[in-house]
Amino acid sequence: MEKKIPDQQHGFQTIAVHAGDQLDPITGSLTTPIYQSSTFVFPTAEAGGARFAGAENGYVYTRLGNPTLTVLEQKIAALEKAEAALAFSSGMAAVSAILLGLLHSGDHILCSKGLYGCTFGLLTMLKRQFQIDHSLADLTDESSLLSSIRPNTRIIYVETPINPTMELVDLAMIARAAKARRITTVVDNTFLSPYLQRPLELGCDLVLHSATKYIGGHGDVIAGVAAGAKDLIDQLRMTALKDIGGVLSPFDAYLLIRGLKTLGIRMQKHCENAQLVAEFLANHPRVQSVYYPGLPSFPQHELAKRQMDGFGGLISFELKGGMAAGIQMMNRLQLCKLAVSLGDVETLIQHPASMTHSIVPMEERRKMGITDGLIRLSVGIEDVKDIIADLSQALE
Ligand code: LCS
Repeated sequence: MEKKIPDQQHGFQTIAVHAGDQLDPITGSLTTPIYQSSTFVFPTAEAGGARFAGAENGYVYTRLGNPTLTVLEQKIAALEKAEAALAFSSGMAAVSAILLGLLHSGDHILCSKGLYGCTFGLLTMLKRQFQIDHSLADLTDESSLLSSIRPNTRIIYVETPINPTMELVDLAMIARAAKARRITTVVDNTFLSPYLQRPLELGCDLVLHSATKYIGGHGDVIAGVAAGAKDLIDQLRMTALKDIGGVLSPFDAYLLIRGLKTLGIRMQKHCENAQLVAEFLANHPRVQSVYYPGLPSFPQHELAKRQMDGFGGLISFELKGGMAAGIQMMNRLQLCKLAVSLGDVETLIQHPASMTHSIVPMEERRKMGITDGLIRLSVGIEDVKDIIADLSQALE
């Protein structure tokens, strides 16, 4: 007996818990079974041929689809308000599949002013080896956006908030400009999760995540997801995912399904804690500047309120005394862990210029707004008084 998927009238947490549910007809298992099988037996030779031809539904081989992955994909699609979704073996597998699946040599990608370091690395490789050009531009301003679009621009690719500067991009404005020119808009929604921002509702075409972060939430899986219109997702499944092969393992899909069930309540706590930590930092005499969309002093605070359902768990800041002071402080932390990644239940802190964005040449980093003294803090769900006490002793 198939359990009904909750409809879109249900709230976020109900959808996160129940979307994609399929009660196992044999055992009645409450949680999704891990179908740890690489291949699936065809009832007849004719059925096997029909499945390959796409004329009959049914699983064939896990690189093309797997029942555990289907549940994850249905949950992501429901939460992002998409027709369909696709799971990948990492966030970078999602980014590379989308770019390689949709672009041809001679095309141009217009990007937000900043990007995660390895996304920048991939764009550099596409330009050098495959004649796919890109440019980074200030997409916060409409005239700058319009003047940056070229006749061969096929994709506008943005992060918002941008990793790690926290600068925002106006998604509705970009989607309008792109639609009028038949350009595909791709949004990396990793920093907020669908609980706080749903780019497809604002008119964008594809949304992707490093599911390693908030979607998994527990620092125990590397994964990626993408969501959008069914024809676009089907195209990516049958080309870039199938033939490049960055497929997620069924066990990792199970971990993400489990993580998604608590996404809403985790995000509430991340937001609540980050707001208090940002206010603590903003008022600390040793802190030079704090970048957090929830602070009224944040230059795009109004856009954040309009576009996002909360301000997220990430904060960037700079100390008086720059990089040397920052390194000294990071080395003194005890509860907050010195590690890359973000969106975990643990508070993580890192130094973008020497870590996540070290692949980006210094000159480009400067243009992105990543100073040598910038520190990124991913506020976890510990008791906020303990996070603040640790930061406070490290800043003494
Ligand atoms: N997009 C964003 C915005 C990211 O932050 C990351 C990873 C990726 C894509 C790639 O995802 P992955 O393949 O790692 O699942 N960001 C990291 C970071 O800021 N610290 O460590 C990894």
